[in-house]
Amino acid sequence: MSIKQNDRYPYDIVAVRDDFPILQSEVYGNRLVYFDNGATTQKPRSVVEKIERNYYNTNANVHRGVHFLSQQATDEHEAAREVVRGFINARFAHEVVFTRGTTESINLVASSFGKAFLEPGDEVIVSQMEHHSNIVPWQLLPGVKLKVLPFAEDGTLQVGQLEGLISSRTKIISVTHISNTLGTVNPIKEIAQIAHRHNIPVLVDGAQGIPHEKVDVQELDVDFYAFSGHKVYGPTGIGVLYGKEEWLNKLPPYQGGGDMIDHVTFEKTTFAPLPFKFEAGTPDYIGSTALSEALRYVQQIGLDKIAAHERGLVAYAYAELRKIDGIRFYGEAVGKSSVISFNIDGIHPYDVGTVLDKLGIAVRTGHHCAQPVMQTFGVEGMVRVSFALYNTYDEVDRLVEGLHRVVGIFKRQTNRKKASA
Ligand code: C6P
Repeated sequence: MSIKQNDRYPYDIVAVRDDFPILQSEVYGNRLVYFDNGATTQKPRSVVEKIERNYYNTNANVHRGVHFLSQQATDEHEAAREVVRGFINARFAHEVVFTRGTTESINLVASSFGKAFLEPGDEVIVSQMEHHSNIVPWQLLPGVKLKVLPFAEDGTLQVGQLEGLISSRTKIISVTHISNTLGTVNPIKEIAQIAHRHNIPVLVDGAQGIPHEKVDVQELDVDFYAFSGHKVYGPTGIGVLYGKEEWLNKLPPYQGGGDMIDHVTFEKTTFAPLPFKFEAGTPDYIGSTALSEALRYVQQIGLDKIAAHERGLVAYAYAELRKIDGIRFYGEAVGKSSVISFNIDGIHPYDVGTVLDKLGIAVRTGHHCAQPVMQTFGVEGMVRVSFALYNTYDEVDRLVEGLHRVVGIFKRQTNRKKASA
């Protein structure tokens, strides 16, 4: 593709885009513009090739065999854990538990923490901007009450109100790092400081944090951090729960089965040490190794450069999108990350998404699995554009052109209806 003004990019964007073959594809005769990265990111060649290499060369079950391939697969799986540890700067590799994704990571904590520490009448604090994955698992615990930390009109979390929500029944605070709808980047370190003053642990939903911000779990001093591989250029079906050693040791296992045991009799079972206590069954070692390849890819470019690039796109897109008749934005907090949600007066978000799709532009429409955010703004859904490291300014121009066409089409329709009324 031709990219105007290559000097606007903090890295070689042409070379980066070459690493993602899908970006060369056409949709309805137009070059694909992929702006649904909040839902899932595209995968670089190195990740896909890693999956292929592993299936062809080192496929065997891990932690079970004395044979060569099993040893090799085990070494690769554990090396992947070490890559994740380094990526989030955890103290120990055994603080990294592989899961299926953010959803499973949060369910693991809700279930195990719930069993050990929550009684009917106890309280969990979440924020008003949570994804359903950080609401529903807590609601599944009988009698446990959710208290909600609100956000201001511009999408800024009202952290000043946190202290006032904490009571003697508050057992855990569970908040998102970055909102998938508003793009707000929450002050996790400050939240952890407040929580810890009251001896309350903090879980962070990092699904949208990990692809866009440098995460240092020791610096943030969080107790749990959950994320998905597929949102950070890795495969689907693999994710991570980071937990501080002291907390993981206190929690009972989430699921029972192979690999998570030390000794089993019909009378009693003892459990394996961390992290295996939480990894029942055959782990997704193809996924873990491919995820580590994805994290290496991100590290090679540098999260600081990725974040700077994405913020540049956000600023440019806002400036251009504001020129569109009747556009209304949701979430404009200072320092927001790479998500822009909006509606256009009188046009249903699905209609916007459908016309854009015909132009080859993929955006997300609907409630984004954050219905309480929709309820707050009194809308059924929104259009969401979410950026990744490979998006370009030219693609933003395509989006803006596309939206002008959307407005043109639907205005003409409205005028025709008025004329015939
Ligand atoms: N949000 C989106 O389009 P899973 O499905 O487990 O990989 O991630 C769940 C999840 C949890 N928290 C946040 C903040 C998220 O954004 C997501 C996934 C996608 O916004 C799909 S709904």
